[in-house]
Amino acid sequence: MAAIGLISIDNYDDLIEKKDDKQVSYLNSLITTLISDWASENHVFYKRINSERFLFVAKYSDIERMKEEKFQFLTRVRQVAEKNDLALTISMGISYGEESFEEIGEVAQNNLDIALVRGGDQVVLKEAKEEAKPQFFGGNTDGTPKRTRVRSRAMSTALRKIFAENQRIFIMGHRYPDMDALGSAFGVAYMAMMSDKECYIILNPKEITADIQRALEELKKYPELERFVITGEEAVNLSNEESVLVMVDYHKPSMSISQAVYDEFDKIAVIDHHRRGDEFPDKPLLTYIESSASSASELVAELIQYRVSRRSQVPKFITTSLLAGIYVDTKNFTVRTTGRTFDIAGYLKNQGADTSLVQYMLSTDLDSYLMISELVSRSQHFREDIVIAAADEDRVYDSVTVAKAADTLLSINGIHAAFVITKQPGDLIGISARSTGKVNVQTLMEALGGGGHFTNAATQIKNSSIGDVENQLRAELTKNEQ
Ligand SMILES: [Mn+2]
Repeated sequence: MAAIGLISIDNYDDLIEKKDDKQVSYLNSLITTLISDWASENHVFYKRINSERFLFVAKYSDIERMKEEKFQFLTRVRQVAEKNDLALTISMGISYGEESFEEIGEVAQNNLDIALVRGGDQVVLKEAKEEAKPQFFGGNTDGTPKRTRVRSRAMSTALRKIFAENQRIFIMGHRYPDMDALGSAFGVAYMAMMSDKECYIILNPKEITADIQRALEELKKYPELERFVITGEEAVNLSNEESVLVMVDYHKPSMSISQAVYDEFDKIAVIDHHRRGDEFPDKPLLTYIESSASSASELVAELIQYRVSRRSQVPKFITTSLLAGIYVDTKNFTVRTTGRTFDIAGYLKNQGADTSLVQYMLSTDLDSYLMISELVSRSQHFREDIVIAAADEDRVYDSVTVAKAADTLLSINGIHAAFVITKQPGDLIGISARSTGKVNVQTLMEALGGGGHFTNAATQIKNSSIGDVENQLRAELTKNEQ
């Protein structure tokens, strides 16, 4: 009996990203050596298809022997990688059977997709038969598989399966949600609706910013959607054995709108576009973290795209909120925007998203405008092209205002990095950092306990003062200059 397999180098792009040619060729020969040794030991015929994929053909009896050893090859790859200080893992999708090679190959491909959706570093083995059950081996590390359309479709299918197995779908974003959190939450709610499930979106009425307030006003025109919105307490009461929590636009449990809701669930799915940090839910059913995506709304809209048939009409409020989410996180398509961002924006527009409503939802009202200008007026030069705006010690600012102030500073000619330091709810001092790409604000914020992207990052510091935090930031900036 014949078997066909596909091997994927889980994080090849990330691995080579910061390496020079010599290191890349060392890495490539390391991978080739590992795979060719494995192939000859197991009498497998293989070919490299591209830099990160291998195809192989084997006898089923050889696969069975590997299976008995629980695919030790994965462990070997990891150990060798660790010795070389590389975060290298591999995934395999294997199928076998009496069917045609076409069918066996297709199942092998599907199996690899499943392995990648589950986080990589694992083998998925399944016979090419309708009723066959997949078998899983490995999966002991936190993988960072690459973003492909295949992966997006596989995620859509995986999420649909999770919904099918549950009765109630709860959706929650980060505290003080922005339009990206709200848009992606409603997008997930729409998928739950399509699966005929009860769904709930958790909001804290005390933590609503102006743009979310405008969106909620608009939502009143859609009573069938408005009823999804509930508080944390209501969610805790409504959750049962057949409930799952979907975290959108964040993944750190401590950033949850309601801690009690987070604690209530053991079945969790995560959809986020922020680079993964250490703090993470324990054993989520599904992890879809894609830091190359512009926004959670972009990811969710893509998932919807795979679910929607030509006839179904996504409610205008949902397409509009998703588009608004993309607008905020890309600052009107100027940052973190890829071809896929435009593709999905076009899709949302075709599905009825209302761009003038997006403008209205994201408009700045006078109070918030005044707060932004006040912050901007406080800015001082650290260097000719770097500014720091430190706010008043005893005034609390919401995150949207702070983000807009930082964006405004960055839009000024000649400024390459902007930092806005403000007091935030919960006795925290926050820094919102922006860069045009000349300064890496991610590493700066990481040094201060935060994180984010190269051009957009933030941190929050407990039990401190604006003055202290400003000094810490200046010290980091000075260190960076040297
Ligand atoms: Mn976001």
